[in-house]
Amino acid sequence: MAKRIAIAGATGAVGTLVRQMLEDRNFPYETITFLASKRSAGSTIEFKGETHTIKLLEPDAFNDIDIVIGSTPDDVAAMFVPWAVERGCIVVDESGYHRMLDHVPLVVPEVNADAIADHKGIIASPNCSTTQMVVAMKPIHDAAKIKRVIVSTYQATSGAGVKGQQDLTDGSRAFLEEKEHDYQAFSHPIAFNVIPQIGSHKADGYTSEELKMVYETRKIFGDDSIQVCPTCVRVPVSNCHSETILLETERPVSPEEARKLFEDAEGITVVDDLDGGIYPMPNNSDDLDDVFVGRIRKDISCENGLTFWCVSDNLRKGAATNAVQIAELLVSDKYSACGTSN
Ligand code: 2RA
Repeated sequence: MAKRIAIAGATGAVGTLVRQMLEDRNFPYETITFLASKRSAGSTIEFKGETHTIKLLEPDAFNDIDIVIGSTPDDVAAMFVPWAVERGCIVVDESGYHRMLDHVPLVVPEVNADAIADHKGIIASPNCSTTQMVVAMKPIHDAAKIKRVIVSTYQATSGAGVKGQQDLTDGSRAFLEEKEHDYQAFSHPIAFNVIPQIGSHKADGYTSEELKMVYETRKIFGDDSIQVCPTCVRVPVSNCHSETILLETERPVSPEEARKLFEDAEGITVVDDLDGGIYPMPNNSDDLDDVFVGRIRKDISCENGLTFWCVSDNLRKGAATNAVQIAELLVSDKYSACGTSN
């Protein structure tokens, strides 16, 4: 397949990381195009030592493109993805807009790479809190079939964008100086606080962020019998989401077996020495692509239960890395002929 690549939303936080990754990972391309809204169109960026002018995100911008990586909000994705698909592009969409549509594969390469073969022009990348969890679930599910998951998240402010991170730093400074801060991204102070709500109330006391973890997980594993009980919490951390994950499996999985399964799995690094005070944390997982697991232990309240701690960079594996990995699959020999447009 020809590799004329575009990044839609090239100047946002995740779009910037996508750009950096395409460069660092030496992504094969013939041409590369950077697309953004009116605010950034016309300005320039550097890529591989060359200066590129950012083009306007408009229908005809997709005329000579094969693969688009979309790092835009949902409403922008809803608008531009049909323009691209109508012109024969394959879109890797990081927004939430297309994830649960039946004809759109929702892909985490370590878990369900083969799902991309069925694409109809759009491949979705999951929400960050789901992505790191399913990577960690995969080897355990393959070995012992997961029946139930209880997950609590400790989500970084970067999940709410640059304004979220700014709220953390400015709000912390204001708190220490005993001043007021007008929070932009959160409805409560995030400095010196935790907020047990991410997203809006959807149903039965669960938020949109929590229900994403339920339904995206089932879709990725292709298994609607997996029960997921999530609680999503915003914490005063700049970047990297942490999660406590408790898995109930069809047969017991000992911590020793789990450690071996994690160590052998693609995309997972085990960081686990409680006596040495060694475990994954946001400050040792930042700017890295893997999913890090530690505190691996038996769930002492449940015969077939296993629990562990999981940290990952939500802007990388939770967004940019996953999208670039999907694009790499699309240009690989195995998948390059897959899928039909429309
Ligand atoms: C958050 N998961 O952390 C969201 C971002 N997609 O707010």
